[in-house]
Amino acid sequence: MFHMNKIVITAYLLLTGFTSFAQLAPKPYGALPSKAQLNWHEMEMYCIIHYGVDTYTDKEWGFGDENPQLIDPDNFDAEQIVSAAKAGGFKGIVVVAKHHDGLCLWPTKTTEHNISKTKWKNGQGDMVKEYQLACEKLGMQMGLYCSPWDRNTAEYGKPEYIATYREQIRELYTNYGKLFISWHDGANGGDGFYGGANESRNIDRSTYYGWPVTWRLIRKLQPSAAIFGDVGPDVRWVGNEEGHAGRTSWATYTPLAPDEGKLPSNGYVKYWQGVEGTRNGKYWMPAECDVSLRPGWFYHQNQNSQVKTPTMLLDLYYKSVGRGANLDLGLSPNKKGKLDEDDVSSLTEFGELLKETFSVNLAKGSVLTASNVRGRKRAVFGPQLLLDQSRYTYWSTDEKIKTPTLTLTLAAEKTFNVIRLRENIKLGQRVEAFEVDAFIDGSWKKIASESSIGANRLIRLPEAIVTKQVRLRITKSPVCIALSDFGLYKEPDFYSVPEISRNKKGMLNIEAFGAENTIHYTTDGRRPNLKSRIFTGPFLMSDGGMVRAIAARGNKKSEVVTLQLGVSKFNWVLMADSAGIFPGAAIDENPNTFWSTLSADTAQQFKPASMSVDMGTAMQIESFSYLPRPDLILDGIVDQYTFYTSNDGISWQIAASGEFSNIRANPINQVVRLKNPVSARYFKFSGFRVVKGNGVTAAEIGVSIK
Ligand code: FUL
Repeated sequence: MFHMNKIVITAYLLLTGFTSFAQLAPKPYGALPSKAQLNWHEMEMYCIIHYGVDTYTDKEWGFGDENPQLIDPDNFDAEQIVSAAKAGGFKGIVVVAKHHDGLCLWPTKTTEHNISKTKWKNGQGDMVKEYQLACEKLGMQMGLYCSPWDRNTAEYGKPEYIATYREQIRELYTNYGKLFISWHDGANGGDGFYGGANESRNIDRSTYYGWPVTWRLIRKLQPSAAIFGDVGPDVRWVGNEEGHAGRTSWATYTPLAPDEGKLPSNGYVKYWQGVEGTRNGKYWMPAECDVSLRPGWFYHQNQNSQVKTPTMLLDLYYKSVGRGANLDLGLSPNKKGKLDEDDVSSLTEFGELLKETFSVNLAKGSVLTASNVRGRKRAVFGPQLLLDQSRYTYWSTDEKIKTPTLTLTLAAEKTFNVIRLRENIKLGQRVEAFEVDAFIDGSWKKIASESSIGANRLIRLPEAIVTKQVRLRITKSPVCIALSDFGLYKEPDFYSVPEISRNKKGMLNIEAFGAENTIHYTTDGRRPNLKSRIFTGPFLMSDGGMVRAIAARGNKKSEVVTLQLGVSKFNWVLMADSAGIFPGAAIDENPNTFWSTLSADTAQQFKPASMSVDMGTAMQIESFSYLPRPDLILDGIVDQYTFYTSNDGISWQIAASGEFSNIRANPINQVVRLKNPVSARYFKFSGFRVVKGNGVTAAEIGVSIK
């Protein structure tokens, strides 16, 4: 019988030839992915690694005048970093080989400002090479980031620099093996060292870099790399550094310049459109969601309390990979040249969560009934292909059938809270809307309704569903469908984390959900465990510090939550010289209200503004912080500040002055450590340049004495 079948099939193939099979397959729809893009989609997640002079200066953007001798890791360990990414389920890394400060982490011939001038390995080392070897050993893919903006070189802004930049690309893309991505950032802040000129250099962002020529060079040197940028051409920036794509996010995109009639370019595009992309856009240019494991891209000790937890990473996974985009998670090696233990545990536990959730497809073994199968060719286009492991075998319908239904009868009653759908993207992005129902208590109930699918769509349901039957209804598609995957999954049960808060009087409280839970906590920065101190009631913590806690029941425990607190603002009083509307909002310990000196008159020029505070008693100020407004609006966000202190509230001394780098793309709390801690009773915060708008805003200004 088996032989018979084989003979029949062979005869059929011989008679009809492969052409008839090709004719039977649906025609691709719209822009299509290249081979490099398919590889990129299959990866889903990778990590971008920022390490360099900023690691030692505590900045996010170096000015370009840093002494390379600052780089002095005792134990730079590429393998530790790459293994941690691997444990998190990431498939590759992007090495920042040169950031905006211009220091090259490989021994380039293009500039003296490179790794050979550092103390590391007596100037004989090559960090990019070490990453390459670690990736090869661990089976991870590698990509490179060479910043187009270079604040070190005297050439910057002139045509010569473009030749140098291309030469750097040529060295990197020739000597470090096969790359999966070529990463180009759009930042260009203007001022810098520029070989000692110390000035602001503005380039024509639309044309200066001559990107099409550079892309051609990249294609020649690394044909299998996807090229990332604000305008792709293969992968687009999602438009935020928070790690999420739009709930609807199309893989196709038509980038547009901010000014009509101009050509869009990296750093010169309506980037806010990247979050959703363009339905029927000109190019296949899916989104990459870049977000850091810590608030900043580089390592800052004062952010040790803010390493994202495994469940926070899982949430980002749904909002990026689950929306057809990829997740690019920032890792920040410390001064020793390794990842902190907290960062490694978070990655490892996240990897375990993913495995626990996605290793079993609960839809496996179900009976699938489709309302239509293309040409009735069940073997080639039947719905059973949704349950194999391939992203490219697919269920398809007849040409005119655009809104088919599929019913899954599960082998037994199952509990799930995640649904996964994929299209065979080799045939383009087709579906525009769909709904999912579950058969509960004798009738069909709608449990989900979404739009785009593309390479991947994950739906995390608000609660778990228990059922034996699930139904998928495609409700809108311009052409017949080509779905490759249907999955049902169940996340492990989470143990909720406790909540740490401090009231205005400085009293610290920790609460857990569930009465029988015990709370263990620390105040010395160490990770709490079942042996740590048990929380019995609120206590005074007006000086600030770090509180970390877990909830536990028996041997089961939650993730660690951490709260870093500055000095309590209870006794603080605003001084009369403070400008604008309600400056008190910047010291009310409420991140949702903000101080503003913006004027509604848009014709008005920017005016610097300050606010001053009497803290009641003198304290030894170690650092101050600036939290930008919370509503994602850029107006009034300060990027150049001065922080003054005083002991009489009349004569002021400058304690710090500088830039909040990268605050436009990543508006997080900015902590500035004073070079020399100063004892003072009064402080004044002044914003003298903003990202946008005619005034200054601040959600919170704080100080720390630790
Ligand atoms: C941004 C840069 O300005 C940041 O410093 C960081 O490198 C991030 C990944 O891209 O645009």
